[in-house]
Amino acid sequence: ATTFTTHRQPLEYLGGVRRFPVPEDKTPWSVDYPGYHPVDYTAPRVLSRPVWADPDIRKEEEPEKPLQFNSLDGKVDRKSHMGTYQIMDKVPRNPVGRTGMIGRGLLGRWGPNHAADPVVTRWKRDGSGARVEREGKPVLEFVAVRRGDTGAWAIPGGMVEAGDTVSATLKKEFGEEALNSLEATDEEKRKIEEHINHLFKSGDKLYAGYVDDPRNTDNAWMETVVFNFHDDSGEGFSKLNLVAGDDAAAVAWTEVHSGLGLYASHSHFVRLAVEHRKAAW
Ligand code: RP5
Ligand code: MG
Ligand code: MG
Repeated sequence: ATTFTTHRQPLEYLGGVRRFPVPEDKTPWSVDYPGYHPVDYTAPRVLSRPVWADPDIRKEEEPEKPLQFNSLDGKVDRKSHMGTYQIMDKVPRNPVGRTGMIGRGLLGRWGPNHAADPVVTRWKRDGSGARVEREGKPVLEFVAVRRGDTGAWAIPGGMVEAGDTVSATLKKEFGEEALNSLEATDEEKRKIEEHINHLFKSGDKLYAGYVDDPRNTDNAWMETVVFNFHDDSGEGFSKLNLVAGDDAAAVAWTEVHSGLGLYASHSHFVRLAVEHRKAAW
C-alpha cells in the first residue's frame, strides 16, 4: 500500500516562490488548522493560457463554460484515480491534504493533471551476457532521464494531452525524452516509431493514482498511470541509441536498487516493477 504525503516537498517552489510550511500532523484536511495561510501562486506561464491550461476560474464572475469536475469534460479527463474530490470555493481540493500553496502553481489543470510513466526495463548482464544477481535475485536496469527542471533522475513520463490516450502518451514521451524523436530525421523517426511500437506492444500496468510531485498545490495535483515494458532478451534495444531530448537533460540505463532517490514518487513506481519482475532491490 502507498501512503501519500504533501509535507515532504521542499518549501522552495520552482520559480522562486515559497510554500507556507505545513507540519506533518496538520496535513490532513480533517485536522483543524486555523493558522493556515497558504501562498496563492499560479505561474505566469499558466496564466498566459497555453492550450494545456484552464482559465483562472476563481477570478471569473460567471464562467462561460464551467469546468466539469469529476467527469470527462469534453477531451479533458477531470476524473481522479483517487475517487471523487471535493470542490471548495469553486476549485478542487487536493485529496491528500494541505500543500502550503493555493492556485495551480506550475500545473495547467485545476484538480488532477494526468500523466503517464513508462518504466522500461531489461536484465543487467555481465560481459558474457549472463544475468547479474544480487542476493540470489536478478538485477534490473531501467531507462532513467535527468529532468531539466529539478535536475532529479526520473522515469521519462509526461502529461496526457487533451484527447490523447495513456498508451499513446507512454510511447510519445519515451520517444521524445529518451530517444530524442523530436529532432530525428523522418527516416530515424520511422525507425524509432517501429521500435517503440514493438517494445511497447505488451506492457503491464503497475499503478494508477496520485503522484507526490513537487508542483502539486491544494487545488492542482499530478496523477499518473505507470506501465512496465520489459525487454527480457535485451535484444529489443540493441539497435536503439538512448539520446536525451525535449525536457530531459540526460538519459541512461540505470541499475535498479533501493537507494535510487528518484523524482517525486518514481522510486516507488520502480519498486513496483521490481516486485512484479521478482528482481533484486
Ligand atoms: C510526474 O510528472 C509524473 O509521474 C510524470 O513523470 C511527470 C509528468 O510531467 P512532465 O514530465 O511533463 O513535467 O508527476
Ligand atoms: Mg515530455
Ligand atoms: Mg516528462
